[in-house]
Amino acid sequence: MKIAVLGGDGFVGWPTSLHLSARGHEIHILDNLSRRWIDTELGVQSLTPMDSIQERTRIWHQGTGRRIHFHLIDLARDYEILKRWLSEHRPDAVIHFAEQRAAPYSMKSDRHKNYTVNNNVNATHNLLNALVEIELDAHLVHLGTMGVYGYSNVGAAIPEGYLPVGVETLAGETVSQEILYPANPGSIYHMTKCLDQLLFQFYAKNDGLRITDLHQGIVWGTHTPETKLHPQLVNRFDYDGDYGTVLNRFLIQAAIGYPLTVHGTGGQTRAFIHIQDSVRCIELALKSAPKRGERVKIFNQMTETHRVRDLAELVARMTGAKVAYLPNPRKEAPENELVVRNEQFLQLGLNPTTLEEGLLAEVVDVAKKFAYRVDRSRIPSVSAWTKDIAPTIERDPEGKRLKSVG
Ligand code: USQ
Repeated sequence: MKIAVLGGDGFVGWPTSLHLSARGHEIHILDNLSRRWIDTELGVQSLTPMDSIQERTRIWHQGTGRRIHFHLIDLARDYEILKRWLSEHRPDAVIHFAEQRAAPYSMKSDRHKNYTVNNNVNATHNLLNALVEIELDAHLVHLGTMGVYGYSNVGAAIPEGYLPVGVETLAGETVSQEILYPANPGSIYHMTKCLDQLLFQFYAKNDGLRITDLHQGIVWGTHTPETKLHPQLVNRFDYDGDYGTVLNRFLIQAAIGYPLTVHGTGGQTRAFIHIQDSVRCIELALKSAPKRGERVKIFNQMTETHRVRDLAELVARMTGAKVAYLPNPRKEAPENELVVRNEQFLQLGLNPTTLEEGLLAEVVDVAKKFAYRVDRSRIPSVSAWTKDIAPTIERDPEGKRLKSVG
């Protein structure tokens, strides 16, 4: 297949591009390199040393003989360029990762809120609009989030996208219906993914676009078999207070002797998936496209659920790290249960990598190896969800006063 990977320079986009290229697909990465600009804005860098996208694709070609093409395009701003590109190349599938994906970054300031909404919603709408305009029947696979559901705690499992409901008619009968699970975002970033869902629903219904939305949990890990082929193909690894996700942060914190930064009581339960499984799921989703006229196909892309404090205790046991229970910079339920249905990917053949088998390798291969590159001052999470919360997070886990709050 000819596949356009929008956002193919990012944390999940890059290993996905390699994985699909290795399986013989023609891969075109469309990316505006915004993630690299944000590193510069925040004064952080990936824990793993990351080459330019041009150098990465050159190394891939040198090692495998396969080409990955790169096109510098800003989907949110360059609608006409995107439309022209799609119309010239006419890919069979489009994988859409091209969104600002950090909840704390999206809550940093009013500017960051605007940026996240403008970038994410425009990128998605520009893409849908262009597909209709040029009459391209490509399968669109979008990276969404488990966060659209709001980690509900009503004592029922979260279904894969659609909730069966009974509606009472005027005649007093109960009619069964399946509706999109009620959106309940916990950050501006998560809210943009909820808005994406509505855009997809409309375009599938009105224009017959074939769309798959992957509601992904928190990705952990770094390597996939393809990123391990050469040191310069290495994936990025974020550990800073905005982009670092919880388990990867705990791993690097343990490696450098920094107290593990648990927010609040750590009673938040979240869904997780290893990066290797994430990439496999995308391949499985590509092979299982909906038909024209079908509703949006939704998968829950996760393999395990864990409570944050249990993860911290697990990492502490493995490494001897201390755990710090900190004031929570976020507005979120302090404790929640989470049961998630994920049968669809298991039925398609996904064989999950479990935390038990993967965790130690990650600590040794990545966290310890690159620990010398960590800037400790970038570890604290200083993006507060509200102005009231900001003053409560003024000190880091080592007791030092933080420079910027809110
Ligand atoms: N947390 C800590 N300590 C930390 C970092 C986070 O206790 O040092 C807590 C947070 O308060 C939160 C939980 O861990 O309760 C998860 O935070 P996270 O930063 O690992 O994940 P999140 O902000 O939810 O976002 C990440 C990705 C996002 C993806 C989402 C999937 O950045 O792109 O959509 O995970 S999900 O969480 O299922 O919505």
